[in-house]
Amino acid sequence: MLKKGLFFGICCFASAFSILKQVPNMHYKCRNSQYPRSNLMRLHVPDDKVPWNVEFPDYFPISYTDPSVYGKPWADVDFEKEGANPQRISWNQIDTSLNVDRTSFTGNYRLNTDGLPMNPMGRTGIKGRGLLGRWGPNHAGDPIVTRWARDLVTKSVKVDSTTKKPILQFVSIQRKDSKEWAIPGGMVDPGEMITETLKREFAEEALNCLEKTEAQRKAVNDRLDKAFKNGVEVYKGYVDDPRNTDNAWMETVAYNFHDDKNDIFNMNFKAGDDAIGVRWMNIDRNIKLYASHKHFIEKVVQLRGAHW
Ligand code: RP5
Repeated sequence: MLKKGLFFGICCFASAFSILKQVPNMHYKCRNSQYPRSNLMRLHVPDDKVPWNVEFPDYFPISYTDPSVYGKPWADVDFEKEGANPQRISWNQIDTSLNVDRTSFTGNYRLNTDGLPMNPMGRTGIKGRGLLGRWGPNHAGDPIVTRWARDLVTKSVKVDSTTKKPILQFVSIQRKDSKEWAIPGGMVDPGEMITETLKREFAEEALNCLEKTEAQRKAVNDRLDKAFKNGVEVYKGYVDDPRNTDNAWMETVAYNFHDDKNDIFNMNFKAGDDAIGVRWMNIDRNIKLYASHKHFIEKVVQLRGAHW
């Protein structure tokens, strides 16, 4: 019996670690750091104590939900404050009452003894929802728009002198919250198709659509309908987002839209909504981006055979 238990324990530990290994650079930005837009420090979680199956008797993280989240239409109710019962939520399903997708790309997540979702990647050092609206998975979409870097005069594609591979660029935005550069992604609205999320977020953050007139918006949307036709899915899963907590986390679907001849996305970019900057950014292995966006960009580099 004891041997069986020990064997089970070793298997759980190994499988939790293998998830972390499959997705390199995951679950590092949402650990051992100050929680964004607060002065709260996460409880220190060493690498070997990340998986839930590993005993951590001293693990008593604080529970935090940012005040800006309460009462928002895009957010769940707060179970502690509003007296609602987490057991009545359709976890691991499409929640038809709100049209919210509560499934996770990582598989079925577990619930803790309070009936709250447990982060599938393990401990983060903080409980609650933090800055995230939904308990459990918070779904987003990330449009990665790329083109080849070209010589300004000859227009020929630039090739890296060491790798001899063409250099790729992507449309990057600077986030208002952390000032980091990122993919212009955003949250999937209830009932929204991911294809719509990708276009809407790109239009809002990279083309400042929210400040355009109705007619201008329509023109942009018509253009994006065509430009976003042939996307290739490069990533679907957990995001190592600094806002993640033990009970709420980001997941995304990232699509690549590649403009091979530089004749589709030659648009007038202007940062808008949650972005304070926008530009074509050269890609290589030293790129520094928000959350685990570098990981998604690397997938595009592999897909396009570009310099890294
Ligand atoms: C990241 O947060 C996702 O990859 C996506 O880029 C982004 C969505 O959150 P907001 O930009 O809407 O805050 O985890």
